[in-house]
Amino acid sequence: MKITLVILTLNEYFGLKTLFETIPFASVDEIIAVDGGSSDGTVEFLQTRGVPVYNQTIKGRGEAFRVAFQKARGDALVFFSPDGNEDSGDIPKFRPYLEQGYAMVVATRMVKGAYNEEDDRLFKWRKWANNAFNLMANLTWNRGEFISDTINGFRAITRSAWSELGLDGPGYTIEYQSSIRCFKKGLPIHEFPTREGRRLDEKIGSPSLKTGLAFLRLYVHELIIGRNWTR
Ligand SMILES: Nc1nc2c(ncn2[C@@H]2O[C@H](COP(=O)(O)OP(=O)(O)OP(=O)(O)O)[C@@H](O)[C@H]2O)c(=O)[nH]1
Ligand SMILES: [Mg+2]
Repeated sequence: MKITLVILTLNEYFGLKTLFETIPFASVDEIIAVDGGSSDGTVEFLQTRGVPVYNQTIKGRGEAFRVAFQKARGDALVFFSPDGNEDSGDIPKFRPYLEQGYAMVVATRMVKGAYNEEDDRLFKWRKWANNAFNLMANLTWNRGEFISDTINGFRAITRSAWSELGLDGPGYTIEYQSSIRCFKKGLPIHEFPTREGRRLDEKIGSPSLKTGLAFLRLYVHELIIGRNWTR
C-alpha cells in the first residue's frame, strides 16, 4: 500500500523548523504539503527541502483535505500538523492498520495511556467539549466499537473511504465529519493512543467558541441529511 504523508500548514514556520528533521520519512512513500496561505516562510522552508507544496485557493482545513486527495498519489493519506500538538514518532504506526483494511486510523488523545494537552489542568474545557461532541456522534451513528476521539486531526484516511464519504465540511469540522460519515457507512476505524504536545509557538490555533459552534452546526446538518450526500 502506498502512503502519502500530508503536512498541513498555515504559518507554521516555527514548528516546522523544530520538527521537520524528526519526521520518519522512510515510513511513507510520498510526502506533500498543503498550505492555507502562509506568509511566514513556511512554503519556502518546505520547498527548499524538496517537499512539493500545494496552495489552497479556498481557505480552511477542510479544503486542505480536499486538495490533498486531489494532488497525492497514495492509497491512503496520513495528515500531520507540524505545530507541536502531534508526535511525529507516531507516523509509522498508521501503516499496519491501513494495511489490515481499516478505512480510517486515528491517533486518540482520550484513552488510558494517551495524553491530552489539558490533562494536567483542573478545568479541561476543550477536552470536555470534545468529549461531548464525541459522545453525541457515537450515540447517534456508531453501531460498532466506541471511538474515543472523533475530532483529532492526526489521522489517516484511505482513498477508497474518501471517495465514499463525500466530505464537504468547512474548516476544523472536517475530521468530525469524516468520523460521523464512517459511522453512517459502517466503515471500520482503528484508534491507537497518542500523546498530545503543546503548540511550539505562542499562537492560538483554532478559536474554541467558533469551532464549537461549527461542530454543532455540522452535527445538526448530518442529522438532517442522514445518508443522503453526493459522493
Ligand atoms: N493547509 C492548511 N492548514 C491549516 C489551515 N488552518 C490550520 N491549518 C494547520 O492545521 C494544523 C492545526 O491547526 P491549529 O490552528 O493548530 O488548530 P488546533 O490544533 O485545534 O489549535 P491549537 O491547540 O491552538 O494548536 C496546524 O498545523 C495549522 O497550521 C488551513 O486553512 N489550511
Ligand atoms: Mg494545533
